[in-house]
Amino acid sequence: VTIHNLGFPRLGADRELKFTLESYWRGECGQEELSRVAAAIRERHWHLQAESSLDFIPVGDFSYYDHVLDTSVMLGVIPERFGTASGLDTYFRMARGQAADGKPYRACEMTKWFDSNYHYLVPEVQPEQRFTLSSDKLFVETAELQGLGYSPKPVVLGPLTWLWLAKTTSDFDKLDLIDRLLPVYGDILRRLAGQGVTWVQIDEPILVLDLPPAWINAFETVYHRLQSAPVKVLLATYFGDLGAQTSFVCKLPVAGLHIDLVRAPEQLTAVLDNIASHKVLSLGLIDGRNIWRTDLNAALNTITAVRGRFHGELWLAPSCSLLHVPIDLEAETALEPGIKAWLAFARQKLAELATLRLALTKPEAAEAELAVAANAQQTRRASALIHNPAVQAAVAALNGSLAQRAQPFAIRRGQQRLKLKLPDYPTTTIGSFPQTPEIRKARADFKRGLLSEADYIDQMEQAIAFCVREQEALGLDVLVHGEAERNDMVEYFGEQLAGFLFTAHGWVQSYGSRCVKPPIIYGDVSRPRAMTVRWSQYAQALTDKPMKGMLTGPVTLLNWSFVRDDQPRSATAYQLALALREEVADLERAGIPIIQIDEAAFREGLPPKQSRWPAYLEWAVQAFRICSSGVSDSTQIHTHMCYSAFNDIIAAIADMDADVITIETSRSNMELLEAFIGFDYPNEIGPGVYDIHSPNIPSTEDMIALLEKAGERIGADKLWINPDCGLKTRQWQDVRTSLTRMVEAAKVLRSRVGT
Ligand code: THG
Ligand code: ZN
Repeated sequence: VTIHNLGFPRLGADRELKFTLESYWRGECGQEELSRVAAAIRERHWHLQAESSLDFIPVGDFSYYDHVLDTSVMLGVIPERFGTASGLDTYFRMARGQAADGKPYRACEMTKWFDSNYHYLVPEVQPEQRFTLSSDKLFVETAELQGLGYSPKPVVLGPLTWLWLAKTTSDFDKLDLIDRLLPVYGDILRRLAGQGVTWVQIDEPILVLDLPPAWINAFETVYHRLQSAPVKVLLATYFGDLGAQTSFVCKLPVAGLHIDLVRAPEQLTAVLDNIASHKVLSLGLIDGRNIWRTDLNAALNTITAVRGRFHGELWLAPSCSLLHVPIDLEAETALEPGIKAWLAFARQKLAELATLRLALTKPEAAEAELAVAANAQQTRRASALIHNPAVQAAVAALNGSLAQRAQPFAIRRGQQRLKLKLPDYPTTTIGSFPQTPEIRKARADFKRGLLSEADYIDQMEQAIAFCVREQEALGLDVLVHGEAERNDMVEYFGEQLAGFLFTAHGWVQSYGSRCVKPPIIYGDVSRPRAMTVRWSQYAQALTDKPMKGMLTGPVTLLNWSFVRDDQPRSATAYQLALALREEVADLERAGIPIIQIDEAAFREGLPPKQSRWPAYLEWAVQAFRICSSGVSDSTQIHTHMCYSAFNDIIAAIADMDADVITIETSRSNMELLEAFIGFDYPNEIGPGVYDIHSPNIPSTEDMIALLEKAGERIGADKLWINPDCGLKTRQWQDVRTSLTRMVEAAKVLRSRVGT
């Protein structure tokens, strides 16, 4: 058996590349320094992968920002507005919308990589698009790796997946471009062959989506034509099953096929029914999206079963690139040892591959390692740490009644109006205000023990008081406390809930140089004590205006954490919902009249295949309703969602039955509102009136125009006025100007209706 890896994290265990990139962007270090650090990280990561004696090490997976952008640049697809020069400055213009001299550009759009929390930069293609091999990066890195004496397996994003992810600037069938695109892929493969490369991994994850027939058929032509290059192609699929396309994909003219047996173990039978024995079959048996140790005995059983039916060459690998997991568990010195034994990060996952190979080639030599692995499974299953009978009983006892507000929206609405006495076109914000250096320092010092709890509370209260005064001066109608105490909207709750664990160095790239540290949900979830009440209560006491309590919803906590794999995701979602329901009740009891439950990641949790959407939406909506339905009718529930392409799930959004939803619509010029109109969305809506991700300050006129457009479509009496997302990444000065203008826009609209 051959063992190999599909891709490795890029930023370094201490996020070295992040800090060097950011220093380069600030003009504090030069390109030589940046490329020196990058080369050192690559080399270190190759040595680290070689420790597990992989037969092939991936190359080309390293990136200064994003591998989809790397592919676009390699193909010479650089939109005109960025100029004609190639090189790092152009590359970062596309990624960040800023040149080295500070000149602004409209950056490429960023969006989620399938159902992960990684963002890629969207390629842009035109009808007359030309393609030319325009970057040496892959070839240079391949030579670097060969120079160290390792066997490279270059990784290339496949032509059809790249094209599928591209957006078109005018209306034409982008699939028509494939004929012009393919010769460049031919060039790439031939050049790699010239360097002595034998295998190339071509990633085509779109094969797990529901593809239109024309796209499926294109695979046959494309891989037939690439067959003439003198290298072997390993076609890599991941994040799901090949479904109805299984037999077709197994017969494509490629030398090998990689399948994801973690997300989609059920596809194995169909693959074995269809794959010929002259091909290589790569089994993705180690979870590349999660941090649990593999059940190696179960994996060995699978391999044995495969060997009984498949007589070709077998390769073993992680299910997908290890980009989605932290690098090294050994860095976690403070983890509870009992739980640490259940985990495997990137480095440990590769060691698991080596153990599997050893178990197949020299079983006696692998016995000790297999025993450790089996013991980890055993202790985890039996552990008292993960089982909380009270939580399990509460979930088992769930019935529809907990997921139902007492009265329908039409009646709640009247009661909320009586209680809140808001003007027409009420103004609010999404929750966070600027995270100043002082706020970050206070949090960091408290965490390190340099600041006492009393002083920390004092500093947070000062930040809250400042934020409340600012909002009163701006004349906003519904205030927030500003979230000074929160690092990340998921990590913050993870740190306070039982059943969660957080790491010290478990960084995962989110986009470019930005990372998140997903908490680990390892056991039954409960809420030992109130999490947000003291801050919201303190804030409410400072003002007569209604204060909005701020929570992260169950689905988003789930989607942005590493989730336990020993029970269905829905079960964990319900546990989260019950824990949050208690927090909602405590906020209400503390006199907080409005509670917002953010579901920023609701949409991205949709499975790759549409046939699985209804099952997901059913429990996801139910989880939201469970956490939000315990309040009285006069308490107003808000929710907020980012990335608001809602057309296809609008019925589920309405079914969540939040009294008010705030969404991201400004960048699309309110076009995203169409979903809410065509469907006749029943509750109130705050379509974001300006883009907080842009450094530009919106004008009052532009916001009025957007609101008029929105008012015509959804009715003025349903309309809220707010920015399109939280303000934590902005500066106070900009926030003040933008919100002054936003409040002004509300006043203009009110004066027109005479209120
Ligand atoms: N939290 C989590 N996931 C997310 C978001 C989030 N995924 C989608 C979106 N928001 C991603 N956006 C960002 C924006 C900023 C940062 C990370 C993801 C960021 N991170 C800091 C960094 O890399 O320097 C580290 C975090 C910190 O300092 O605490 O700035 O909001 N879970
Ligand atoms: Zn948002």
